[in-house]
Amino acid sequence: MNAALLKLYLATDPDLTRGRDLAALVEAAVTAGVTLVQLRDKHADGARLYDSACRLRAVTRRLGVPLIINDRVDVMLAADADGVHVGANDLPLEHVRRLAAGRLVGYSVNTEEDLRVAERHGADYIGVGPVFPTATKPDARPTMGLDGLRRFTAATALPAVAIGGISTANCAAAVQAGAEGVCVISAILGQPDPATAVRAFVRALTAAT
Ligand code: TZP
Ligand code: MG
Repeated sequence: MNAALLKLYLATDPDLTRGRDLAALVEAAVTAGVTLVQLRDKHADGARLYDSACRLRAVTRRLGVPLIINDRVDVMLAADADGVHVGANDLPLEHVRRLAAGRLVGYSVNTEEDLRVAERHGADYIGVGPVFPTATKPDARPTMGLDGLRRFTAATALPAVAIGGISTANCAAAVQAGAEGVCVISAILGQPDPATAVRAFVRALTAAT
């Protein structure tokens, strides 16, 4: 894949939109500099996820960035999204890889076994984390810190995006630890003005490279 797409990766969370329209937030965030969008809604049923995917896909297509669906390869196919992101608790990667032929597949990495699975079954990129503590994912696996991130990026040729507690203050350090970019939820969508937050990330990431 084109690893530059991972530079500023926005994942969504319905708890953080607080009545604001998700498609409008995503449009503002992409216009301000987000390079890839992941639809992530852990509580949605298939109908809601499909509807959100179609609405976001219209925005991301128009603005020329990929849309990735969290967990659900069926929703990715139905909505003709650009890819899917899965982890150890989802449909096994070998099946996801086959079903998502020709599209992007991301895999979450928290352990060495996760990394082996990602490499063996053809993930296009890995999401490494949580790097820092996060309140966004209550069931997040153990925090690995920048040292953990560096260990994984040094051990693989797969492009990596750092996730978990990423802020404008630590995103440069994540890139310096070998990540192609950062995946952010609350430090963008949890802010009163996501576009302003995105511009601050772009400045911090530009200074880092
Ligand atoms: N996976 C590992 S940490 C995390 C996910 C989905 C949550 C990241 O959210 P935030 O708000 O950017 O810390
Ligand atoms: Mg998952």
